[in-house]
Amino acid sequence: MKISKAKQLVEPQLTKKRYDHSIRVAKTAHYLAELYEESTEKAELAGVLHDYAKYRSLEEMAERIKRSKLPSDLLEFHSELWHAPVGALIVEEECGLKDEAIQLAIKYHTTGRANMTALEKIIFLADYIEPGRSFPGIEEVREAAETNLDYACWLALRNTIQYLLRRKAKIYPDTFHAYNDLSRHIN
Ligand code: DGI
Ligand code: FE
Ligand code: FE
Ligand code: FE
Repeated sequence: MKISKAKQLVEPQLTKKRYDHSIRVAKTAHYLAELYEESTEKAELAGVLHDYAKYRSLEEMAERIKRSKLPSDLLEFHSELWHAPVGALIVEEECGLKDEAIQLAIKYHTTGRANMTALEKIIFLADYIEPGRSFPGIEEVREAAETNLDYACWLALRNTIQYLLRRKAKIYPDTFHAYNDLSRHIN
């Protein structure tokens, strides 16, 4: 799929703000792909498409999770997590995008998981550090992203887990699995 086609398909699905975020994620992902010698085209496409399902109703997302092979334990966690795995399904169904690497990057962009592919890490990180984001500690993650993809993802996961703990939120196991897995690369 061409980037221009993907943009056309995504725009009507999102608010202006969310669409602009997606374009910035795509640009950041392109930059990171170049830096880490991954496919810049796949990175940009995955970036454009990663939040495709963000504004689907909770009913539709829950229904799709129940009817698919997706793990049903997702339904016991915050609905904010659902748009990522549901998005990976419906870009195929609605946009005809059948590309396993891109679909995995969309599927795991919110939680991460153990043994992420380089493209999954790139989208996870691009979503976190795109220029429109401002979180405490983000500058350290942006700096790390220039030299160490694993360490940058680990930092982003650590920040997210700390943020969720402070808010007394439940944490999806894949988020911990991603964090623990990347801890191997620290030090
Ligand atoms: O869709 P975006 O807003 O661009 O970003 P996202 O898909 O990365 O994250 C959406 C939200 O999900 C964000 O507020 C952080 C939250 N989140 C990430 N991992 C977990 C989580 N929330 C819970 N409850 N558990 C998690 O493991
Ligand atoms: Fe998202
Ligand atoms: Fe994210
Ligand atoms: Fe996003």
